[in-house]
Amino acid sequence: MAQQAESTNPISAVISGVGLWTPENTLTNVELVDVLNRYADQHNEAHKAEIESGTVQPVAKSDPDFIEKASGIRQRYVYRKEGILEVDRMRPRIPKRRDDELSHQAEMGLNAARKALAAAGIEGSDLDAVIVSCSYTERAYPAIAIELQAQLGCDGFGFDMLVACSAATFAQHRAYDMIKAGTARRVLVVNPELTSPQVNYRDRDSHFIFGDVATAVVIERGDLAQSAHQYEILGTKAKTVFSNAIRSNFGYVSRTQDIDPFDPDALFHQEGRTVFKEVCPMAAAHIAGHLEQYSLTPTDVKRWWLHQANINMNQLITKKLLGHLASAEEAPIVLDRYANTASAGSIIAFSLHHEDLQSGDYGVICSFGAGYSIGSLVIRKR
Ligand code: CO8
Repeated sequence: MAQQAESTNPISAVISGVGLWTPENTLTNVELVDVLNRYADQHNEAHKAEIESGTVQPVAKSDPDFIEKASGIRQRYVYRKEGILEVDRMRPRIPKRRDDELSHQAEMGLNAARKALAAAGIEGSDLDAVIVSCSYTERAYPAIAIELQAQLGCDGFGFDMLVACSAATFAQHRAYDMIKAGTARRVLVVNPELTSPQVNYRDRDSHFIFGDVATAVVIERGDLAQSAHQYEILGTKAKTVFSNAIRSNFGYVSRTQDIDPFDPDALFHQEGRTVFKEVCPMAAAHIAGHLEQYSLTPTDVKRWWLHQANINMNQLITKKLLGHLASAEEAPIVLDRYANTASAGSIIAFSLHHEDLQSGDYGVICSFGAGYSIGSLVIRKR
């Protein structure tokens, strides 16, 4: 288990603090299925004749047992529950805020950021940069990251990035690069994943998949880090391969195309089976290749903090890597409680399951999803 290919750059980059903010509202599978099935009954009754003549498609009903078996998801948290379970609405009611009020995603991000800073034992003013990275931002500009930077009293710079499910890991890669290049000493990466506005709660294939959450990590120069739990980033690896199997088409050009913002095509949609089949082997090969760069094998890894989209996916990937079904201790699963929280899933798993590692233990953080995109970090506890 030699450590070949570790950088000769004397600057080390470490994850020194992580923060998780969980909304207070839960939404169970039964609640979601109940509203979808009531909607299906209403729609199918109202369009009975057209459905019989084949001019209108019936709305298919959902089933809580299917959801848990197919995905491992039992519940999810949502930022605002109001509106989602109203059969005539089925989307959250998130009030518009004035320009002089804190934006929703800045509020979510701030909650996680404060926890990450406390865990790292630093103040906002110690940061050089803030990156907000997630699947969607609620506006184009000013960047949510700059709003957060102001809230935290950081005298540096901030920017937003969107990379769907790999937003968190890809932003951590950028933070690592900045530390290594000497352009920043401490970077905060924040992931306010507000997914519920883009979920089609009328579509049985996807209504159960997502939840809202915010995560944050502090990545700092190794010689400055003071916290109790520090993880040196040995290296990062990113891969993207274009795919249309996961799409969300609503964007700023929609206005010019007279697109209905509630059209299913505008919301999140996917070919779940295709994603499953194509992404699992890609993710396993990616991780094995990344470990090889440090002459590590999967059995050298103490913990896998994997993307949380589907329990069967994670089991398949770890089985390909380890040759056996990973235990909950080896590869913690959080999606039973949190569902798929886009890029935050692997960071939730890291946040809840990292303190017991011993000095020298290796771990892998890895995301995989829309794009397709895969992002990994090989880390070692200091
Ligand atoms: N209830 C009952 N039956 C259902 C339901 C339901 N809710 N849903 C589907 N079925 C039916 C299907 O219609 C199908 O019926 P039939 O055989 O008659 O055609 C049958 O059940 C089997 O369906 P599937 O083959 O689709 O079922 P799977 O076993 O494949 O499970 C999953 C579906 C859970 C979606 C699975 O395919 C999966 O998890 N795939 C991986 C998907 C994935 O990881 N996607 C990543 C997306 S996340 C991402 O990239 C981030 C995007 C940014 C965030 C977006 C926020 C909104």
